[in-house]
Amino acid sequence: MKLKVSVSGLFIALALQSSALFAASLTINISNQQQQPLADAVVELRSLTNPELKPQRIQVAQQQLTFVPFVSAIPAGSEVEFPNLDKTRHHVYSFSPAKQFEIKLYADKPEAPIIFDTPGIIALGCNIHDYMQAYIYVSESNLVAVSDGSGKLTWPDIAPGSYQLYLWHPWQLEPRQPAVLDVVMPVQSAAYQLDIDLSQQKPQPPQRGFGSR
Ligand SMILES: [Cu+2]
Repeated sequence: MKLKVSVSGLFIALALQSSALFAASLTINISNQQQQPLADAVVELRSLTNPELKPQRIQVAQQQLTFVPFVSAIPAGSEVEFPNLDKTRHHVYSFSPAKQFEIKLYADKPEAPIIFDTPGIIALGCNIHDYMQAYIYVSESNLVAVSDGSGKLTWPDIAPGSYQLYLWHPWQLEPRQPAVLDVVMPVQSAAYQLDIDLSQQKPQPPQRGFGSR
């Protein structure tokens, strides 16, 4: 089975690769338009019977003038700590509608984590270092994950049934909303392939000095 969806510049090809592997796990492999594995893509699965949200506490560190990780995904109500592991100070902020905040110039660890209780996509920045960017995807479902360096994400135990699959990547074209696909999770395990056309590269801190890093 193959599904193709085009959403305002974001092109997705969805192919059910295989089934009957193991007990009801779901694996999703995500590639870019050159068929290279794509990290930092968010997939959220929503169902009509989403259970109560289980908030998490995660960290988005500032390390070597970069936010780590670049993309995080959490259920609504989760808390995020922003430890500064650099010697220089950072000033973290968001102007995104789902959560607006700033942590003024600080070193080490801020006093309290920030709570993200509204679903949406939050773009993080630093007032001192313009190239520092990161994203937090706040979901309506507990089933939300970010693809790893091999473009893969896996849920070990998915209940069979109908889901809406939300797919988002920071470098997709406008609108900056996730693409939505209806998928039916079979009784057996399944693997999907998703392709996203991207237009940009991940931001990097400027190189210092000549030649090598
Ligand atoms: Cu900074």
